[in-house]
Amino acid sequence: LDKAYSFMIRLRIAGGVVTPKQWLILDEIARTYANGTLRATTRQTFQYHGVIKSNLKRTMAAIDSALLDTIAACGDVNRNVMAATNPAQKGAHEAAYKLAKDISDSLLPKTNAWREIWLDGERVVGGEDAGEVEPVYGKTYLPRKFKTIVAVPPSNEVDVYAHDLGFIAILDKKGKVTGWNVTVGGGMGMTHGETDTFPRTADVMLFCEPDYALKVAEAVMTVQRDWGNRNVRKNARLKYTIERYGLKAFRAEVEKRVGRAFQDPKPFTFTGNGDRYGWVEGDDGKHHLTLYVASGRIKDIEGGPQILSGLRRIAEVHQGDFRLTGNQNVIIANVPADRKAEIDALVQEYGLTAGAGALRRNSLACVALPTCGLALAESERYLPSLIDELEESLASHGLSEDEITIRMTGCPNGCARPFIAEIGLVGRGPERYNLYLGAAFDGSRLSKLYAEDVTAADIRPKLDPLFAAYAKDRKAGERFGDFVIRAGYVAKTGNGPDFHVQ
Ligand code: SRM
Ligand code: SF4
Repeated sequence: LDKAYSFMIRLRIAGGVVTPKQWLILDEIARTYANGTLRATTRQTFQYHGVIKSNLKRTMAAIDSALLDTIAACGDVNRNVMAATNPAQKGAHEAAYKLAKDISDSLLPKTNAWREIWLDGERVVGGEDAGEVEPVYGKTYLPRKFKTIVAVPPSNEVDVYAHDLGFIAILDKKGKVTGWNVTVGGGMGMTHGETDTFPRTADVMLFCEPDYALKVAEAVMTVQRDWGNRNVRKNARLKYTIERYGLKAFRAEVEKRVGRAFQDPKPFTFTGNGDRYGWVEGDDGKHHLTLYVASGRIKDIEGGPQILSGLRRIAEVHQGDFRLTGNQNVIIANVPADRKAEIDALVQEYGLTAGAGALRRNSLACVALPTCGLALAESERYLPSLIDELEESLASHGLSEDEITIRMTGCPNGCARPFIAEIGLVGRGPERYNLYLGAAFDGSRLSKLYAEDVTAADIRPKLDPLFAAYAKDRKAGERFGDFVIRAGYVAKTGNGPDFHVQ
């Protein structure tokens, strides 16, 4: 008898756009082969957990029948490309989504191995033995994972500063994309106690016209392919390459490979990195509903919200599309005005909007235990009850409606991007967390360590006096992350290695 191995499967869904037909297939896979849940991730895609080995091929075949796959969702390649959802800015979203899709397609490994292994086992083409090479990746692929993202101001919902490569739309007065600011060298992962590893916010490097975006993406990735540190894996991400060579030299090499110089970045403004909940009307008259999904876990809760079943019912009648956000939420997008009531009725019937206060709406937790083998502490299963406690504390200081970002991860790999949340909690061991404060509300500045190795029971007592002081002493419109710096609780973090300087 073979051991009962069970697997996590991650899909590739560029820009997080899923049709109702695809949704129904993905829902069916969750019920038939996985643990009855669809898990929306912080990179706008889905994961399945608990797929047993004997069901792997059947699951992949079902994913293929939805015209989706898992290629490059993991590994040292360009990962799932994210794009702003921006339902209210139709033109800009279309441009962002198209760029994300084009980058995803052009930087996708060309190997047929996925089909050969999962679909019928037959070798479709000759492979490396027959002299076939990956045109961009070559034989040795990239030094490390590589993450790309497309953002549309004023919302930084996709957290452009946390990724290796980013494109920020520069819009004209009519909301048309005139070109892209290109960002490089963001990333979250680090190791506790090793200061040569650190989170880093991306630098805004240059401005490029729409026709050049793909070429720039490929050039940035190939410079990292050639310059990245292949000897020390923990220093192999692009952020360390930029620290080593400097932004100027990196930009010069990118421009050399594209064959022209670019303008400096153009001005832009972000207002926050959270989602906009509820209904919004797009500039084309279509309506879009953003639903809060706690930690992206789409499942039916006994005696509680029936999120999996509710979204399936919606998929059965919905004529637009679904969009996964980088904050693990779901948007029911492109609803004609006369179909809103039908969607609303299903949302009510299945309890899809239950219980999200301001702090919860601005929260993220990574998967962590029980499925993540790297977790040092709980995250997804613990954050909801911690937020119950913190919301009590916030209410006692009259701060219930204040938007404060809070993110928790089970280890310092940073899968829920905790180092750019105003309150970041990062697992150190069972029921122990490092508490980071002072990041910017729009995700553009890293936080700083405020308290090390805090027990779960001590988190509220640590934060409560800060909430009290914030309620009493903040300036008009001052964000919590800015306040804790002005009030001297933490120093402002510069970037990169400065993260560890106390
Ligand atoms: Fe992540 C590894 C879950 C987004 C940084 N991440 C993992 C693994 C696969 C653990 C492993 O290697 O064994 C986790 C699987 C847990 C499980 O049980 O499902 C995992 N990462 C996730 C997800 C599901 C978190 C979530 O709750 O949504 C996200 C899936 C993304 C996707 O759909 O592709 C996820 N991971 C991120 C992000 C956020 C982002 O990309 O915007 C980061 C920080 C950004 C960055 O890359 O710097 C992130 N994950 C990591 C790292 C540290 C990388 C580094 O540079 O040090 C690892 C570990 C590694 O690569 O060695 C990791
Ligand atoms: Fe696992 Fe750590 Fe990522 Fe959480 S942050 S999912 S614990 S690797």
